[in-house]
Amino acid sequence: VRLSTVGYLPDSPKQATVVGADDAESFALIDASSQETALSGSLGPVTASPETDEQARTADFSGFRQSGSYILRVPGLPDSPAFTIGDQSLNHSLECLMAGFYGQRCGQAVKLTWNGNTYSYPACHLEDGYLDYNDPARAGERQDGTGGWHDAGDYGKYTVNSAFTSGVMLAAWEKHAAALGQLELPMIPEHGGALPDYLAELKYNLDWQLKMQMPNGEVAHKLTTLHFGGMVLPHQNPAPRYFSPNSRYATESFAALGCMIARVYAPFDAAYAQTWLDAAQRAWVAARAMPVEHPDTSMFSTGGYFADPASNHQWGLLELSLAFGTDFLTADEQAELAAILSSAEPIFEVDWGWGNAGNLGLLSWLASDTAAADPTTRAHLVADLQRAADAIVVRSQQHAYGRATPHNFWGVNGAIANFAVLLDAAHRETDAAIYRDTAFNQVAYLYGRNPFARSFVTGDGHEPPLHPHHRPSAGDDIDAPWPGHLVGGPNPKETDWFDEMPSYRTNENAINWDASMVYALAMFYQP
Ligand code: 9MR
Ligand code: ZN
Repeated sequence: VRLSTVGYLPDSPKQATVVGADDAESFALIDASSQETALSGSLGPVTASPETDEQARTADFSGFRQSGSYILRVPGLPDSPAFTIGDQSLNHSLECLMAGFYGQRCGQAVKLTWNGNTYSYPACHLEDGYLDYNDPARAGERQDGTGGWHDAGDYGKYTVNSAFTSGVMLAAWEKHAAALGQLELPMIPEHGGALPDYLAELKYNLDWQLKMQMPNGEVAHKLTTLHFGGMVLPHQNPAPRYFSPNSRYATESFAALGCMIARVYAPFDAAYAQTWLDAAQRAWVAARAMPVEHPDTSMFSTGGYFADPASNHQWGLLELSLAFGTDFLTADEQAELAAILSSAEPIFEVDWGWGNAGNLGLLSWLASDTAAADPTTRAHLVADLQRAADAIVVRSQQHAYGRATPHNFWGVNGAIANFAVLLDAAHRETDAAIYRDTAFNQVAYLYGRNPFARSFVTGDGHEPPLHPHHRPSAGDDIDAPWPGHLVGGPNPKETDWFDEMPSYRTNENAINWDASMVYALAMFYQP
């Protein structure tokens, strides 16, 4: 009996996938404290789940809205773990994810208590970073690149992935500021300060990101060691870390992000917003003269993050047009922008992420005054958004576990969480509950309605991952891993997930996947 082990909201869909009960006809919802039957229902028909080679049935108790703690029972099968129904069922999960981001901080001593364990390491990577490969004329010199979040289970810092990560988290803020503004993160040193905790944690990463810009306005693609180091705590690897060559892709991502930052932080800190606007403008101007081709980064064997140059260029075009007006764009850029917005081809990409972040720009544009003043173009874009969201809904409905992709690849869990971003936008535009419900079903999959009947997030839900490919978790002497990380998930088959430290292809974490999870949980956060 596979279901969301962190629970449901009274008005959310509530479905479990049941496997191995071909003779059973019914299910019962049992009140966990009184042991009384709260609801009896009929199982859906047996259907094939080709992705997992199973026969599966659905127990649907969506109509049941009574808050409490429950168990789902199907005759002949072990009971489900206990789960809650309540308005605030998912709040704890969002707090857990944000604790996870704090635990990725670089350049500062980190100390985090979760589930009775205290995780810590001293300030790391205070020499970030050397310039040898960014500007050979300055070999042996350093530029300040301290701070930010480690990317993943490794300690690299990658501009492109970080920009996508921050962009998704800023988008979550722009859509859910009222709720996220009340999120309390008592573990962060900024807690109780002038910024809401959510924006304070995010700013820790943004402050670093700003340092990736070089004096000429171009932006370094990454800041890492030359090769991945061992599975030790971050201060325990003495290998020097270098700024890589600059890339156009990173520079454009940086510019796009800067415009979003300026929008979000302006009400709190006008000077900070202006700093980013200036940096974004300088980056965009510098990027115009850079080759589209990726620079030679072959001296590094750390993460590549080579991406689709067109999609991030699109993110930048849209953001810069909003921040500075279309007059700021060149004639060619204005033509590109017009072509994007009036295209008869699909505009929103259903499957997207760090490598094709263009949707972020489209969503910013939709929410802007510019769009409000151009209802025809806006309606065209909304119709296309709905096309994309409908495709996501259909995929989810066709899947035995409700996830919106039948494909498996490195980081598929992050992609599953990321569907929430477009679904939320479609829900906002149309008010159709199916979009919100489908987003909820992605969350339900990731917390246990999956073939493993386990949570994919460390420190949360039923039988969460214990052995992620995460250096702090492997390198400290605490059994339980650091909390708040979504692991990459099944790959290459839907049943291939290995909760083993060496399995970086299925069991690593990454800030971009966690950011998408934050977005999805922000939709259901109720302070
Ligand atoms: O998430 C990235 C995935 O899409 C790529 O297929 C994979 C191989 O290039 O890299 C993943 O990103 C990793 C990055 O390169 C280095 N830090 C860890 C990231 C998560 O595994
Ligand atoms: Zn570090």
